[in-house]
Order: sequence, then C-alpha cells, then structure tokens
Amino acid sequence: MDVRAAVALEAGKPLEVMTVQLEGPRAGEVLVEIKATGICHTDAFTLSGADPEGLFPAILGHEGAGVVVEVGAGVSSLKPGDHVIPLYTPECRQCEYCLNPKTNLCQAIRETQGKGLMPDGSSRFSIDGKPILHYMGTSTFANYTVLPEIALAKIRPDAPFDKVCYIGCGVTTGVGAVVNTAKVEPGSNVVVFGLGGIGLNVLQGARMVGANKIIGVDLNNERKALGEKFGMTHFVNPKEVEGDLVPYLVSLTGGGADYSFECIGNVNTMRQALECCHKGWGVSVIIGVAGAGQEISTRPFQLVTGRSWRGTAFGGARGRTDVPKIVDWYMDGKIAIDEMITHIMPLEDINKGFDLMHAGKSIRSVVLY
Ligand code: NAD
Ligand code: DAO
Ligand code: ZN
Repeated sequence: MDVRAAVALEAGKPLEVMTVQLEGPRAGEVLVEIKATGICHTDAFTLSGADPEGLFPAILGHEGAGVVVEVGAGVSSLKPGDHVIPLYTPECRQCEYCLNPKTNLCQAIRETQGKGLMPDGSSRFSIDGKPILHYMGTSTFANYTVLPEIALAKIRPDAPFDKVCYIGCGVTTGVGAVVNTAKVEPGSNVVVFGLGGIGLNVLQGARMVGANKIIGVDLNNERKALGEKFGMTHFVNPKEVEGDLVPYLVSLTGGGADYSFECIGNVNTMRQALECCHKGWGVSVIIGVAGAGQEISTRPFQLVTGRSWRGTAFGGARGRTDVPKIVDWYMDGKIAIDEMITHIMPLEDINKGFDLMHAGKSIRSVVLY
C-alpha cells in the first residue's frame, strides 16, 4: 500500500515528506495505523548523523500511538481495531532476558532491530522497489507501519492518541526510572539533572511516589516554573551557585540525595549526579545518552563509601505489561501529560518540530496524522 512518511534520506538533512510503499504484515507481524507521534531528541540525534548506529535511508520515529489494521499469521494477542503503543523495547516474555526479573531489555529481536530490519531480516518499506530501513523497530513517522506483535502494547480505547503517544518513550522513561529502576521510597530526597522531556517526567514520578525534596537542576531558568508544575520543590541553576555545585546540593538535601537522576547525556553532570548522593546509600541513575565514545569518571572512593551508579533504558519498563498501566495512571489523573505537549502539527510540518526542539522552545511536539 502507499503510505505518507517523513523519510530521513541522509544524515544532516531535513526529513522529506513523501509517499512510500509498505508491504503488509508477515507471520507474527501487525499493520498499525499511526494516529500520533511525538518527536524526541533521539530522533534528532540519529538524524544529525552523530548516532554511530544511525542508518539511512530510514523512517524515524519511536513515540507513537495508533490502531491495529491487520494482523499476520500466528498473531494471537491483537486484533484489528485494538489501540496500541509501539515499543522500541519489546517484551517477548520468553527470552533469557524477559525471564530474568532484573531487566527489561528483551533481546528477542535485538539483532535485526539494530539493523533497521524486521525479525526476518527484510524491510517492509520501500520507494520504487528500493528498501527503506525501519528505525528502533517502530518507524512512527509514517501514517502506517508494520511491527512485530511483541513490540506492541495494547491500551484502553478511550485514551487520546495525541497525548498517550508520549508514553511510548518520554513519560515511561522518566516515571519508570523512579518507579521501576530506583524504586524511590516515600520521603526520599531526589535531585534531577536536566528538566527537559525526560527530567520533567522524573519530577512527576518522584511526586507520585511521595518524595520529600524534589530538586531540579537546569541551566535554563525558564525550566523553574515548568518544573514546579510537575512537583519540583527547589530549583538550582548551576550558573547561579557560588562555589561548587556538589557541596551545594549535599547541603540542600541535608547530607546528600537518596536518589539522583541524570537526564542530560553529559558525562560531567553524570559525575555531579553521583557525587551529590548521600554517603552510605545514595543511588544515582543515568538516563541521558552521552555522545559516542565518551566516558564517565569518579573517584572509586565514592563507591567504596556506599554510593551506587545505575542506568536505565525505557524506565526499566516491560512494555506490554507496564505501558497499559501508565496509560491508566494518566487517565486516572495520577500523572500529567497534556501540559508537556507544547506543539501539535501535521506530518508536512514535522521539520518545524525539530526546529522548535533545537531552539529549546518545545517540550514535546506531536505530529497528528
Ligand atoms: P532535553 O534536551 O529536552 O533536556 C535536557 C535539559 O538539560 C534541558 O532543559 C537543558 O537546559 C538541560 N541542560 C543541558 N546541559 C545542562 C547542564 N550542563 N547542567 C544542567 N542542565 C543542563 O532532553 P530530553 O529529551 O529530556 O532527553 C534527556 C536525555 O535522555 C537525552 O540524552 C536522551 O537521549 C536521553 N534519553 C534516554 C532514554 C533512556 O531510555 N535511557 C530515553 C529517552 C531519552
Ligand atoms: O537491548 O541492547 C539493547 C538495546 C536497548 C535499547 C535501549 C535504548 C536506550 C535509550 C535510547 C534512547 C531511547 C529513545
Ligand atoms: Zn524477551
């Protein structure tokens, strides 16, 4: 079938909105009509050419929501009409990783997904017979896409697509890091570095679980009012702190953070996030993705004296199990999303969404098909 897609033809160039061809679902696959998709920094990172694993030409996009149109042979958990959120971290419930409660990193389709291909090693997208690659197994910058059944979370039908698409990455990553990875206890003191699309969701996750002090750190003073809407109790701009940031945060938390979260992708702030943690028990969770080849450092004595360094992908969430629950949290008013969707646009204007992101003017732009 012909579908409309924003195609990344090559690195460093704007996306081109065009008609491409999409083959129907093969065994174990599902055709989904994408109704809305968020534009995330990871799409921009890949499009820029800085992502060493970025492949072109490809159809980017990994933060979508839509409706099942057709299922391939053997698909048993979904049917046409079901509402779904695509999962860049699938959940097969059978692999060694899925069977280990310590991780959410299902590996069932990892190899082919990383190559921009469906599990059988081929692409469903093409232009004039030449294949176009999938991206993160999702390719939500097309109004129809094909995904493996294990990479789709079935959600309730009354959830609005233009809001819950954000649960496909940003919301789950931030809230999940608090709930699943750190398991923040009520009364904890929390420090969040970077108050963008991820950090704001860490703030509201911390509020939801009943954290005590929720301290946001950002160079942009405009993030203060925004952070306060999502539960931040104190704002710190490192440029306005006299002396070193780490002792300032240790003092502000009364001895150090019980939990800190790095939501920037900067190896220097990763170190600060670890070192502002409480001696004896503080845990620092890295969410930000640093540039290729970069390394983190600290004095090992920081770990010897009881601080721990952790990392998290997709908020430690098992998508088919956890994403429907996060949709319920939104529908029940336990978490906010509407206030973070700052811009809505048609597919034709998708490059404007990238411009707004680069200018720091948006939290989330959403393409509504
Ligand atoms: P963003 O650009 O919207 O937010 C970053 C924020 O950090 C901005 O508000 C900026 O002002 C602030 N900032 C930048 N440098 C700073 C510094 N030195 N000190 C203090 N504040 C600083 O980014 P985002 O969309 O929120 O994503 C954050 C990171 O999370 C990115 O690296 C992204 O790739 C990563 N990410 C990780 C996962 C995962 O599963 N681990 C998922 C999605 C995104
Ligand atoms: O299983 O090896 C693996 C890869 C898992 C990918 C996890 C993605 C990490 C976050 C990247 C940014 C997501 C938008
Ligand atoms: Zn698995």
